[in-house]
Amino acid sequence: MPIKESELILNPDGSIYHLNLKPEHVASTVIFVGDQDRVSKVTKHFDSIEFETQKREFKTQTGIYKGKRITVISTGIGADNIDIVLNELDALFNIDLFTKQPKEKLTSIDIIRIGTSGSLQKNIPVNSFLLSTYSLDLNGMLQAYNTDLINTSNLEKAFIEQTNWHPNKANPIIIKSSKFLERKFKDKTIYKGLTATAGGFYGPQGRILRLPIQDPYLNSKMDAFNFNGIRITNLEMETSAIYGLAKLLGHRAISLNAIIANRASGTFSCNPSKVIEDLIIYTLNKIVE
Ligand code: R1P
Repeated sequence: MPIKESELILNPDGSIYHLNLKPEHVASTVIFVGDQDRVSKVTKHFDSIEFETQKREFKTQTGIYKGKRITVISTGIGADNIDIVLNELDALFNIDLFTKQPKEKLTSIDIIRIGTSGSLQKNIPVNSFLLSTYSLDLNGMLQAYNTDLINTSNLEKAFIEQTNWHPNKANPIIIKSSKFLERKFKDKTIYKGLTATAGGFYGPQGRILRLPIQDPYLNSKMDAFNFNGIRITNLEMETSAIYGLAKLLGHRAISLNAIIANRASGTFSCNPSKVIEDLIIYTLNKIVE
């Protein structure tokens, strides 16, 4: 049975609904950035750009960096956007858009996020890089899928117990990064740890402006979390959704974070553009290494 028009939506030119892309526009190595203005900060290093498009916050450029074809896509903010980007990107590779049937031979792609993030640990300073070895989903998007095969129940149980996680909130899921990409992108200069992915920027990450929050001690409990040496290092808004959906769909994913804030010390980078630029160069070099 073909997938119905209402479920796999195409634009009049045959491109996929939100991303505005056709299969020939995307490489099998894909960099995700949050901010649409970060796309050209990556591709300015390319030797050539063959294609670009933008719809809403989803800006895409594909080109060649040192002989390697790479696509860069901005995802905007949050797990809900990752649901759109990952499902549509996977469809470009693994569903025949003419017959609307899943392909028999599936293609696995590599996804590398270059994001910004706030550190929870005093010893992970602003302006450092962090590779997410695990990601903790606190936002609930993944609950729509069957996550039994990808979660790490012992870690999740420890998180719920150690933080006294409120049962009214989304059930936490912890997902491991791609081991292959972890090996490829690590280095002695990059911190490693468990990245928590929140469903918002203020209350869901423990920021209090005018509204009281359900658990004002959550960040310090996350900071103190320890399960066999695995610590929660940082907070942002996309990594768990990328790790979860990539794993379920059969793709490899890694998230690299430019640490621009330290929540434990209350400090913010005085030059966030520089650490992001440095992480972009680090990532591109690791891709072609
Ligand atoms: C919040 O300001 C945004 O910045 C971080 C968060 O995950 C969220 O998307 O990442 P990006 O800079 O990659 O968007």
